[in-house]
Amino acid sequence: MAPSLDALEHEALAALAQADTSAALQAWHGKYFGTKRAKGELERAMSAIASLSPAERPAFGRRANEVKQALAAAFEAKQAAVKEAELEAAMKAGALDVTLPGATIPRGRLHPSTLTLRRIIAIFARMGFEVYRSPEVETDEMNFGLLNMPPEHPARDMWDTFYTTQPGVLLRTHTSPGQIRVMRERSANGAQPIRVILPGMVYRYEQVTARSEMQFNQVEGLAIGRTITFADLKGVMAEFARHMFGSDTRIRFRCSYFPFTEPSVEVDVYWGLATERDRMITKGTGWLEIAGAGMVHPTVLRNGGYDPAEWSGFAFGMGPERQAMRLLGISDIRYFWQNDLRFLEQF
Ligand code: FA5
Repeated sequence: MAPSLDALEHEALAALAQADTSAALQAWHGKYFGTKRAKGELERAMSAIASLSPAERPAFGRRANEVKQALAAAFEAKQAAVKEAELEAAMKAGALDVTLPGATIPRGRLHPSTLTLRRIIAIFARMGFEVYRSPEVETDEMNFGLLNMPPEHPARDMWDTFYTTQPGVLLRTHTSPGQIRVMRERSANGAQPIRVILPGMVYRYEQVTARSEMQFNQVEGLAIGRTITFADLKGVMAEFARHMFGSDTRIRFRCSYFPFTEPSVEVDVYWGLATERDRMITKGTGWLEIAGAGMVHPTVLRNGGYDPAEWSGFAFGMGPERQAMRLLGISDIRYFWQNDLRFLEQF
């Protein structure tokens, strides 16, 4: 009934005995079990079932399965033996040095900006500030208008930015528009006191130097209440600097101007003046500006839904990268976004 199956089994096993390499085994497997492109000998032999009488078919089918299973088992055993032999040969030839250390998997780490942001957030969290997020793509009105800078206001020149193709939509130049968003949210159902920080990326069309980037983070702070004074702002800034840079850190407040605060200051920390680089980073003063701040302007309070006759508040906007430079000894702000691993792997 099935001489061709017996012959096939015999022939295949004999050929398998001769196949002593992985390549020969693969060729053998292709020939008898088929490949994606071609039918194998087994399948071809099995197709003979069509020419058999119905009475002969069950026995043929059974035998065909037996042959298939026998060949598959023999192949597996031979494959294992060949692999082992090949591995042994490779080891003898010295191709595999089992004493070599394995490939190391590089460990991820946090970006120095993220590390600094987390530190800043933790310090303000201890002082009762919650984190509030606001969008990086803003309207002209939020970024400027509602912050007391109507169109054509000269202060807009300090914050030139990147505009989108949609009129009036831009990349925010500072986190201050978030002030309006929080105030409007917290005054929607009757004005509530506020104590928030708003961390996030800002963008400016400006000359890139060792101390100025065109993309950097800011952390805005806003506190609104019924009895808030400039002394609260000074206290919070001094407390922050003490936790951030150490208790012996010198900070100073310089008179400044922002259209959205009145009075306004700039906050500096002492950097030092030992090297030429220190001179460049601190513009020859020894002091590094880390934040702008002031008492929230009455117009801005009103735009946020707070009555300036009842409410007052302070706000600040600080640059974490400038602080990271001071903390981590980074001498050029351009390193932050160059994505050079030699820099990033140091933190
Ligand atoms: C502002 O952006 C104001 N919105 C800050 C503010 C908020 C004032 C609330 C009053 C009330 P200024 O442009 O100075 O101000 O930026 C604030 C801080 O961001 C600076 O002190 C500095 O630390 C950082 N900063 C500014 N420009 C750059 C830059 N190009 N690269 C890196 N950091 C910068």
